[in-house]
Amino acid sequence: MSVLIINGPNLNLLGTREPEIYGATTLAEIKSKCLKILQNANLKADFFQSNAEHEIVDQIQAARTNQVSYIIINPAAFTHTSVAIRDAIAAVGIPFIEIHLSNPHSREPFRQHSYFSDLAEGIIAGFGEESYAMACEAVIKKLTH
Ligand code: CA2
Repeated sequence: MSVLIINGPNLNLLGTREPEIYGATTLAEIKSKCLKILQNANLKADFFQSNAEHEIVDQIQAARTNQVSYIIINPAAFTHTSVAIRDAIAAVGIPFIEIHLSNPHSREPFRQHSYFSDLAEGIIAGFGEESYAMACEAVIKKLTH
């Protein structure tokens, strides 16, 4: 069984800017931690980041072909804007967890609507890099227990 972790725009900047909001850990560090957690549970794992909406749509469509069992997604700013990514994840029918480093509900009003939350199996937000680790643990429970 395999898990795909998808990251939206600007998350490649993690650890280099705005550490007070998003933390000091880089995306590369988060990637290696997630892959370790999932591989230790005998799950295959892939980690993907793009600043381009269509590349995320393509990756989600490919997930069905590749028989991905579960998706963890931080859509970043696309959380609040992307009907295209929402439609892709609805179309493939792969269960997913929506994650965020920050708690969007404690921030600006425009962050308080997500195009993903009503489709997600669960949402983890506000725990910084731990949001990723918690989502990995939740997926392990879903897939292996
Ligand atoms: O808290 C999250 O994980 C967000 O998905 C992050 C998005 C934001 O638009 C969402 O409302 C909540 C922004 C990601 C930007 O990442 C940066 C990382 C370092 C420096 C600047 C931006």
